[in-house]
Amino acid sequence: MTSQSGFAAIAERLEGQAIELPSWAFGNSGTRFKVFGTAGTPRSVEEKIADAATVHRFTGLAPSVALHIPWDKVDDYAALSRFAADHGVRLGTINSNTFQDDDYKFGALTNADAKNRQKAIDHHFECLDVMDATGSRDLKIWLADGSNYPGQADLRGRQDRLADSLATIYERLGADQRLVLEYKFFEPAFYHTDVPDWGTSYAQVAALGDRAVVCLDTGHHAPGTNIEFIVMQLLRLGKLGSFDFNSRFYADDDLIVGAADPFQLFRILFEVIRGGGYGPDSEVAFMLDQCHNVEEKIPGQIRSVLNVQEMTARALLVDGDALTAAQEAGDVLGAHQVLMDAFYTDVRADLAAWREERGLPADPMRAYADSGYQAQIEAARVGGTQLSWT
Ligand code: PSV
Ligand code: MN
Ligand code: MN
Repeated sequence: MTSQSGFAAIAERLEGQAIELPSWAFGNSGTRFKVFGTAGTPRSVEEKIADAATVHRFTGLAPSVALHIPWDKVDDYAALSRFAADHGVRLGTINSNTFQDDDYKFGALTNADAKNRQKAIDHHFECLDVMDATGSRDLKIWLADGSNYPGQADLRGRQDRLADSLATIYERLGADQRLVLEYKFFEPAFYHTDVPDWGTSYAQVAALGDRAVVCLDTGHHAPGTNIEFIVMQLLRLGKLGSFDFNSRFYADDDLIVGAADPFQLFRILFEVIRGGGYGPDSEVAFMLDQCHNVEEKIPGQIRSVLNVQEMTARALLVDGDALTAAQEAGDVLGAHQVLMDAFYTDVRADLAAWREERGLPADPMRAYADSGYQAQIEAARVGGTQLSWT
């Protein structure tokens, strides 16, 4: 935060901002009612990476791509890393998947059957092997584990088994690797979820050690939850590992970040900055976790990273000294106004100029539309199977 005013004072702090893209955002996706196909959708991991690299080329904001195993399974991950590097990006977070196998019907890392639990643990070992080959830092675990009916499961036993399973995985982490545990309040289970909230995730990772942290997915809370408070608390505890950004109107909608509630995104980013979670010295990873069901996927990702950048700029504009002074003086409306002044500042023209100074297109959305890339992939990617989210 700065006591000077104006965009010039914060321009440098936008340098180096990085927002990781999820490989699955480039595949076709939908709801349980219908998955709509989009022309030009990737047919391979390489094509997903090429699309992610295109987002980076037009925005300068997305230097890495997260993979999901086994959706992005290949024989040679070192070669895939080289492919990414040749396209100007790198491979980032590795996401495990324990939600599409019959053996996990009653849970994965919490399953009462030791055989099924070991299978889920082994899958995470496989993900760690992938990370060794790609040089990835983060293993992200989101668990679908839970139950649908009161009495169906032993809640306590499942929590204990989860702790054991995570400890076994944690032991295998390399010195520079992290285990990132994501929480979500419901779905696919509707009565209880084994990692439903930040407190459970925090309790589990705190028991593991320094290299275990929490992932906060902005779409994974009950309506009305004060997410920026959670951000503050996790930063205060040194356990905020990463964000999965998206926006939602109802539940886990996975819509474009900043689309549903730009003010909430601003408030979150303000707490990130205030708590030391932003900038070169921070270990907090920014990532998108979105699906583009009806809109084009590459422009959807471009819009998303630009939204994060725009709200970051506005949050950086908050006059920290004036805010503290007003807070300490008990000036309720004065403090509120300091925050709102920054939120209502239109930074779009300044950001366009900032981009041009750095050799980036002033308007990445327009530049992409004019580039011909969309027509090119639509023409080239015929035949083969278009990939879908699952
Ligand atoms: C399922 O809710 C989910 O959207 C989680 O947010 C994960 O991060 C993502 O899928 C990928 O596994
Ligand atoms: Mn997520
Ligand atoms: Mn989700």
